[in-house]
Amino acid sequence: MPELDASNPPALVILTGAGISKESGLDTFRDADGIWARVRIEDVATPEAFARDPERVHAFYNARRRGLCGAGIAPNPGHRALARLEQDWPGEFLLVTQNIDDLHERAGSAKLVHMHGELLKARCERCDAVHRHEGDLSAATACPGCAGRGGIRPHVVWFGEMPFEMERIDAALRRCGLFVSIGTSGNVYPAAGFVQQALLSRAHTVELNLEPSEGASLFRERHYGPASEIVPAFVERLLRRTR
Ligand code: BJW
Repeated sequence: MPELDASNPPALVILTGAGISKESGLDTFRDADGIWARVRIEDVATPEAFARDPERVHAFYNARRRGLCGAGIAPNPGHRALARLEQDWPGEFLLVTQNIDDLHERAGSAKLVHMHGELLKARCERCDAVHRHEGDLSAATACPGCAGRGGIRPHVVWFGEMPFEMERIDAALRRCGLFVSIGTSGNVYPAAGFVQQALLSRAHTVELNLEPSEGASLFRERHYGPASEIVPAFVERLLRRTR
């Protein structure tokens, strides 16, 4: 990591993926024991799948929602370290997560963008209203806003759909001086391209992951191991340099 001017700290953008929640008990997607080893993307994670068989897609997200709300699922030291970093970082800060779980919020993160949506929210395709929803959804679920039925869907971003808050993310990446990618395989765009955008902004780029990601060579600094260990250690080292 290059010298850090504590009186003028770089704007910090952090990107997280499924790997940060693995040790909290939530599955990743592309690991050998991951979600895509059990279900096909085309069956559950595209708008076409939802149009073809909404109950199949609802069942997939209902099961994951029940899992997330179950006892024993809680933020791990990786999530907590990022909440502490947000609190103590003396400069601009944005945490962008691809995860639809709420473990960053439960750990205390607030400057947070859920670019692929949120499992505990539902959206009405008729009136566009977004509501918090912790129970199961079905094609018969009525929208609490317009009372219409048949339009409720999980508030998540499927393949072929535009991720949320891209303008805010792009603006943060343009200002960014330090970019840290955590627990993501780098397979899914546009998130996989953020490191290149950060490099264009002359940011220092850091990868924290269990193993090298698809774009590992684009990171100037790399640390490999479980997120619950390497994220707190990285945050500690970084904050020490701001004091
Ligand atoms: C640990 C660990 C531990 C394990 N500690 N680490 C051809 C070329 C380029 C792009 C495209 C293309 N064809 C189509 C596209 C676009 C497409 C895309 O990228 N496809 C690729 C497959 C090629 N993307 C889209 O369609 C996106 N929209 C879009 O592009 O809109 C147009 C646009 C244009 C221009 C600008 C902006 C937009 C939408 C993507 C939607 C992704 N949706 C999903 C599912 C929905 C939510 C859900 O159900 O949860 O999001 S797919 C799934 O993958 C999920 C994740 O958020 C996403 C990323 O996965 P992630 O987080 O990286 O997980 P894994 O499992 O892949 O990796 C985990 C990592 O953790 C691994 O490396 C492990 O080693 C590590 N790990 N344990 C630390 N303990």
